[in-house]
Amino acid sequence: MKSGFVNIFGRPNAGKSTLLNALMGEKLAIVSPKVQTTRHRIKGIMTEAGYQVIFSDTPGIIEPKYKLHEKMMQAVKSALEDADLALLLVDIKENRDEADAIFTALRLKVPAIVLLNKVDTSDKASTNDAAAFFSSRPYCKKVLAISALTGFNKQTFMQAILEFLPEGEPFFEGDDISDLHTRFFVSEMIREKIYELASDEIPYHSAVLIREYQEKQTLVKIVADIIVHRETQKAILIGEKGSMIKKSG
Ligand SMILES: Nc1nc2c(ncn2[C@@H]2O[C@H](COP(=O)(O)OP(=O)(O)OP(=O)(O)O)[C@@H](O)[C@H]2O)c(=O)[nH]1
Ligand SMILES: [Mg+2]
Repeated sequence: MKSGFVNIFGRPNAGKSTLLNALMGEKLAIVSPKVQTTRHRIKGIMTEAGYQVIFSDTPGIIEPKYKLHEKMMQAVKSALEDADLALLLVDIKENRDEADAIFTALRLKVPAIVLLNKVDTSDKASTNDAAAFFSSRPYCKKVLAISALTGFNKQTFMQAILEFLPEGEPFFEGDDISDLHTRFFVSEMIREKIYELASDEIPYHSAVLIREYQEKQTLVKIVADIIVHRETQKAILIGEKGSMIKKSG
């Protein structure tokens, strides 16, 4: 039996959450085209005959500018501490030197696989170029090219991962696929809608708190507060059907 923690790191928007969801076959992490979507460490527990892999999605690595950023980077730090293997995700189109500088600054104590993501947006020559670049980096044990969005060979992927994991008993019993509560996922789904429906400044200045969560016979009653920064409060209005309408001024 192999078991271990495989933690996903990368810059904002690289596709970390998309990858976690693709691996788990479930939507555990919210996804958006805007940067800094993920704020917490989100674990996905994959238990199969012969192995248990606990994947962690983490917030995109940034220079912290305010308290929320600091908390987000704490989540990255915690994932650095218990990783058995790091997955360093890069968008094939992003600046390689900048990505490399960030990966070097992580001072990883564990092996890393560099994942070139979004290869559906690139051609073979640039994928090969990027693979050659990262292969030569000291932290990199292997490079794989994937498209978290349009699909990749999960069996090959899992084989590559298991090579780096220790023998051991499972960390989690039962058939849970995450360690987080339903309330967390509900609040995240609402936050995802804010990312979809509101313009740039609002998502970054909002938080969702679930006040009530009741599973009734025919429906689930959810009461949530959307907390918005005072500056942006005036800019939004929650419409009758729960949709967000942007008001000018
Ligand atoms: N074309 C393409 N788009 C992708 C791929 N993977 C992710 N995306 C898109 O990239 C955007 C960002 O994806 P996320 O999964 O939210 O990225 P993230 O790294 O979790 O971002 P943060 O949480 O902000 O750090 C979304 O619009 C995804 O649909 C891919 O393989 N190909
Ligand atoms: Mg994310």
